[in-house]
Amino acid sequence: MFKKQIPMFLAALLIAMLVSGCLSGTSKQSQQQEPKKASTGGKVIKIASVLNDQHPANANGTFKFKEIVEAKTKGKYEIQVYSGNQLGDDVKATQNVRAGSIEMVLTSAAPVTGMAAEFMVFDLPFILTNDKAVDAIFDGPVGKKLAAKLDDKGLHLLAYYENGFRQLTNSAREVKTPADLKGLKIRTMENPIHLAAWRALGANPTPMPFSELFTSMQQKTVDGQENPIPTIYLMKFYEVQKYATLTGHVYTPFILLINSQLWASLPAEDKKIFEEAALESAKIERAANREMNRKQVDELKKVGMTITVLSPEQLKVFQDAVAPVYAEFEAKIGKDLINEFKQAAQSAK
Ligand code: TK8
Repeated sequence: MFKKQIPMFLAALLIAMLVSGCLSGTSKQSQQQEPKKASTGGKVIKIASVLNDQHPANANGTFKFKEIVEAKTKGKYEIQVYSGNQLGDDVKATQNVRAGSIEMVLTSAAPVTGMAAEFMVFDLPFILTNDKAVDAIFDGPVGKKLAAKLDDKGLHLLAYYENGFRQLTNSAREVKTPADLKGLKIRTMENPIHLAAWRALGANPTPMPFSELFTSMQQKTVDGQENPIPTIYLMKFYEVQKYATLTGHVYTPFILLINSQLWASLPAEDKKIFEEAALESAKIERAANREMNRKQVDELKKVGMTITVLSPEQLKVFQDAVAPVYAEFEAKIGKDLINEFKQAAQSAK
């Protein structure tokens, strides 16, 4: 019997080797399709992003970063953008940047606040309500202070890009008041404040990675979700969501992160180029995203969505309903930080 097992074991081993050989062949192939641009032959820096190439996050953000770094370093670095969730969702990709197996990631701050709770200040509903306030935070002392919180987490923050003001969509009915949310299953990002806020509004929130969202809406395992207009339009959410309410309840920053050790190892002149490229691309990305925000509401109407604009009184009902969430998370985020954040936002002109 023992004798019989050996050939079987060898056969199994052979099959395993063949299968893994095939698999690595496949992954090499898909790597060869990326990047689309010519190789510079320089040190490879991969950037993971969940959104597609058309979203400003990449179209005007990471691709611009790539262009500037490669030009200014004369090809010493080759920046490879892996968009469309190829390297995993926000949480997974960010963990891999910490571990060093991916060099950079562009992630929403909300799903990775487990690493630095202070970033949850952005998730407090209605703490940011206009672009000027956003820029005052990003480009002022609060943005710097928050960025520094990542230093001992294995991550260095290079720039704040914009994901944007989040708007509610669903497939069931028009939502004008929190009462309309009763019984609706709403997908949220994996973030405790978002969950608490949707519960406070009377919905039935369920956290899930972005990559699973479209199918869940299509199969009606969730009724709705919330994301900024460019995502709703460019990811074709309108194919599976009929109603949008312009709630603007939370602002989500994109943070451009690089592995700390790698960052520390770069020569000063290269660091300077990376920083300039990050800030320049951030400026362009924010502007492009805001432009899309303005234009794509009409596009969404054209493709058949019902867009609900709330009056200030109607919006206030939502604001009042989520207000208790502040007290719940105050200790975790830090009262002083919340106050400083609010002050900087309010004094922005
Ligand atoms: C993309 C994600 C996504 C976010 C979400 O990196 O999960 O809803 O808004 O667009 O971070």
